[in-house]
Amino acid sequence: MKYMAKKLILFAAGLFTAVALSGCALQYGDGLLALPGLPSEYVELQAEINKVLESGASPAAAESGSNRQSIQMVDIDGDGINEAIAFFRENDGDYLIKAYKNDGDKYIEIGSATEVGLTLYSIYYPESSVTGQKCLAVCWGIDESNNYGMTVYSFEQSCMKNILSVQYSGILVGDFCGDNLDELCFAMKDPTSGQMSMRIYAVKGKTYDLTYETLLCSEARNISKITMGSCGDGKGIFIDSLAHGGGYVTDVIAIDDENRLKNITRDPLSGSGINTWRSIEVYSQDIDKDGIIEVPVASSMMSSLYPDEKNKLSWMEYDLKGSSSDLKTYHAPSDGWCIRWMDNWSDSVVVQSTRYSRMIKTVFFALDEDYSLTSLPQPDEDNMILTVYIFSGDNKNTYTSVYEAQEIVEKDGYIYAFSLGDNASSRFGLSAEEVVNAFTIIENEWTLEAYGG
Ligand SMILES: [Ca+2]
Ligand SMILES: [Ca+2]
Repeated sequence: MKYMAKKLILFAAGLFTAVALSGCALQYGDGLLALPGLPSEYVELQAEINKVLESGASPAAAESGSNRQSIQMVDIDGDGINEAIAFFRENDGDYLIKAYKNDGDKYIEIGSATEVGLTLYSIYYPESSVTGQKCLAVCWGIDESNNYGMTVYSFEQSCMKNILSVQYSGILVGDFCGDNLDELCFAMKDPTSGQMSMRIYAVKGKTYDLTYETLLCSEARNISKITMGSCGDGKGIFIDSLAHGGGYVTDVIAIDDENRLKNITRDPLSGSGINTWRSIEVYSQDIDKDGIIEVPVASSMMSSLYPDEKNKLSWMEYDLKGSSSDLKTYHAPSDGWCIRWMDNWSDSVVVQSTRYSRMIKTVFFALDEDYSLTSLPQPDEDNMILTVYIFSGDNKNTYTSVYEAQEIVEKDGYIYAFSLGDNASSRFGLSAEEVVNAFTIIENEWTLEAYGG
């Protein structure tokens, strides 16, 4: 009984959060800790929910995505008034979903569903009609190896109807086709061959139909990230995957003039997407903030000689007509920084990074035109152009002055600094101002599932 009381309090708090986040004009000021009395209609909703809890069910919250509360207030039918969708886990481990509609001063149940899943993974409300109706799409963890299931429900005449069930490895929900409705874009793995593909389900009348399908590149092994964004004149889906044999590859998918789904980066003959390969974990993104998503691709010819050259990336723009790149970076995402690669550096400048307990030192130095592979050039006073330092620990300010380094930024306990080498006046050289302009701190970014837009 004590347990039940505790659950009810927890759930009241959950309901409070849901109400507070739903955009209703409820202002509670400092009352958070006091848990203020809810408006009468929410008391009614709470009464409905208490009935479910008294049967022994517990509130359930999604593990990931942007809709995680156990009660979610969403305008499912487009009439301007939020419905309440509540998620529970029953005693036997099944999940129970209940939907309620506001009817004057009370809430009435408009549908329910029971589902089996290992975990409640994430929840979406795809726009499914131009008049503002939404579906409910619930993603389930179904095993320990990145396989998920999505169940999509529509709401009709006081019932929740299961209109689609799909197993997938990666998902993006968003308006890809440009019709103001949300498509369900699944990356799937063939259980026998391991070949991955993308299938896109679009709204057709009152349901979702498989509308587009295309293979992903043969190297794609596991989905890391799916992003939607501008790609040429239209939209593209960028699927970053862990590659067979290590590293990462990207499939870029767009709809062509003949309304076919085209995988731009996959070689149609060999099935390979190796042209997008890089060894380090970096995902497609709008790196230069021009509104178009770029794909990071390994670009150094020197990485077999200088291992840190693996961090040298070309940021490729792809569209249905071809590809181009006008930006290269030295990219160190695990150390939180990157720097634009100067246009004339090409492969004449190389990088060597050394790690100490309180310092990471990354040296950019020029190769002689006649260097020999038998005695591979190392950084020295004559060839060094630039050194980037990351200092940490209590003495980081002292280190900065001892190394005569110029601080760029201090962040999260690290000082990022640099010094120009003696070769900075050569044709590969750059000024302190150019270094600061070319340097960027990388914000942490990673999401497996994204609500596109
Ligand atoms: Ca409504
Ligand atoms: Ca861009």
